[in-house]
Amino acid sequence: MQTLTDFLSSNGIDADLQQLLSTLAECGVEISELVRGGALAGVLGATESENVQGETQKKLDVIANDLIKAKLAAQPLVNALASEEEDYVVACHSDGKFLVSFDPLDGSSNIDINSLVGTIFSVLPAQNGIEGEAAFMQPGRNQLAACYMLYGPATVLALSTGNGTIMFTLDPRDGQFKLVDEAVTVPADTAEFAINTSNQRFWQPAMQSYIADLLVGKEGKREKNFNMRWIAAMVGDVHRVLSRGGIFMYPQDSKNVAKPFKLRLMYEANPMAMLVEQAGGIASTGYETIMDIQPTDIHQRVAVILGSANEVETCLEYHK
Ligand code: AFP
Repeated sequence: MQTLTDFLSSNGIDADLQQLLSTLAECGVEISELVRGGALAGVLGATESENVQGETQKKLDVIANDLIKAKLAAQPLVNALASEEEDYVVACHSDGKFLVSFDPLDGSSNIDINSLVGTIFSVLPAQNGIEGEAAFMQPGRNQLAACYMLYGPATVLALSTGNGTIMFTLDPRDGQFKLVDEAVTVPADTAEFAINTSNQRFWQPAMQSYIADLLVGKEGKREKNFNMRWIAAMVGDVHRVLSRGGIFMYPQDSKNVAKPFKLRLMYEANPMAMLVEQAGGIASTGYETIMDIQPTDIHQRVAVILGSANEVETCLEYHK
């Protein structure tokens, strides 16, 4: 079976990007081992600190962040990095050609219940003469690569460098990612949706009506029954969408007026949008295509509606 390294070198990917992607994959292999150790590895539970977004950091959030930060800082190709767990952009090598944003451990609330978690990466080109946060203020369309590792029953790696979406599985026997699907395709139609319905009373009218129509099923205007899933880790929900289709939504809500959106643009929405679009799906906020958003803040949050093309289009009709 083809390894990630073999795949990268035989598919015309820029040699420096190959090297960077190998470094990202190494991070995934090491975090995967820690996740598997669970309580025995001393990685469960919370710390006493909060991140810049006011969320209590889990031990594994901090461990994964420190591990990735150290590996990226040691990689001369990395110009600067931005992480969910870092208040500010971290400068690395001024002549490095890549900017890397990441969520070191997505789905932190799942750590202590032994459920799905993952790591998400987005790679942008460094910009001549622009430093710090300003360099990262590029739309997702500029991404050179998007990738996640999902630490589930198997550890998987989904990758796009702009030429489709490719899936690998970690072989525990030799610690190598092996190719399992070189052309991931999201079916255009689906009967499965994912949304946290506990927020239902805080949604905008467009989302209220869309979900109401799904719930009425066969008896309503959609004339078909829908099933629902919610993993509480975007990485798990997006993996399901890439594996068998579906629509995943984290819409605007008015629960906390100071925080109308939940998911982060730079290291959650943008990389997932690239992986979904490259597999034939759609990723939107309801009003604009995610990868066309001009960012204004490294920790900016956005609404997300992504997945099977026809179903996302139907949902967008309610937003017009
Ligand atoms: P973390 O990155 O802080 O672990 O948050 C996970 C997440 O942003 C995203 O992965 C999930 O889809 C979402 O939160 C789950 O949110 P709920 O608390 O509403 O279930």
